[in-house]
Amino acid sequence: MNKQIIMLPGDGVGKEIIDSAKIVLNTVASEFGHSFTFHQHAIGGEAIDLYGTPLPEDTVKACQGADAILLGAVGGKKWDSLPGDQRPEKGLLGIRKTLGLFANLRPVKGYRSLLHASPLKEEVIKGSDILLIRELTGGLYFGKPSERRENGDAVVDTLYYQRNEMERIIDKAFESARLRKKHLTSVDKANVLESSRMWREIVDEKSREYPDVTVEHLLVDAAAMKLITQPNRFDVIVTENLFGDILSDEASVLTGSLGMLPSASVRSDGVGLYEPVHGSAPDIAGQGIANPLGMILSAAMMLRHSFGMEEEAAEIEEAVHDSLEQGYHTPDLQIKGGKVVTTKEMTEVVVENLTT
Ligand code: GGG
Repeated sequence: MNKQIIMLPGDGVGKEIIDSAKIVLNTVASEFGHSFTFHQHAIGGEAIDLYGTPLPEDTVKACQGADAILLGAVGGKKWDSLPGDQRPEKGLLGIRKTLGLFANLRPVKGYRSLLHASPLKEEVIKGSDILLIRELTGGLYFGKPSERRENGDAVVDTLYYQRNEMERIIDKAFESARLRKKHLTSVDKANVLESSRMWREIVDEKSREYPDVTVEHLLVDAAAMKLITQPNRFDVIVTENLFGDILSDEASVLTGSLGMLPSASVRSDGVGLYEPVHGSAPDIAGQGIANPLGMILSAAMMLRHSFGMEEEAAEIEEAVHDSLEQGYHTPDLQIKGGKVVTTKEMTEVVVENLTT
């Protein structure tokens, strides 16, 4: 299969880890007889520096014509003082919105060899395997108005959702639960927010169309607590944009490092943008020690979701698993013993495991 892949390295460690995905994908291509063509474009802070905007038109056009998109990370201290609508993050939000990528799939899996990397007790996290589904193109991130008022002494952000935006993500969650353990946890703040009350109504309506899926509702505060005290009670979690962003970072504690988490941002037709959950990590950028596994696992998600290459995706996931079992890890994983390696070395180990 010949596929055109857009690469958006972005900023900070994004630039360092995206090559890891490319190297692993090229290995898969030669092992399985595929051809992947990579086209690199600017987004985020890099695009601001080069073109004065976080999302250049050229990048949007390239993404619109691509089979799939890989993204590293955006943001950094250099651009922190820019007004909100000109920041690097606007580039990422803009491309998700423009492409209509409403469903952000964030699998959170505890690897056996990383049980000691988590500050949580081994017996609590053992066997945890969660798919967190975050609505990605609505809510507080996009509602208008969003502005300072009264000479800067007041502020407004708007939480706006249309019914169909909630319905499509909730459908996606039920469909995903059907393919897993058939248990769906819907997270909201229905005791306070009107938007959450509508969300809950829709989940209840939809549950009648999916009688084989067990549904529970949790308030976001309770969900945050249970996620790290009883992670094994969860299968699929679905929630709105901001709650999903926060809960998925929290869930990364189960895996030992935020650097382990991949994500897929998809719509109904298979087009997708794949990126690690973590950001640009300015504290370690430029040192060559960023964990490339979230990025590599995102590339595996791309093969599965956008290209239907299940076997190839599973091979990458197995190679990551084997590399960790052999004791290799980047410094973000606080494990005693094992072999601490750089981004490049970790990638080489994964490639070695892919080819043997
Ligand atoms: N790779 C993810 C990334 O770059 N995150 C930075 C960021 O600003 N994300 C916004 C969001 O997902 O809410």
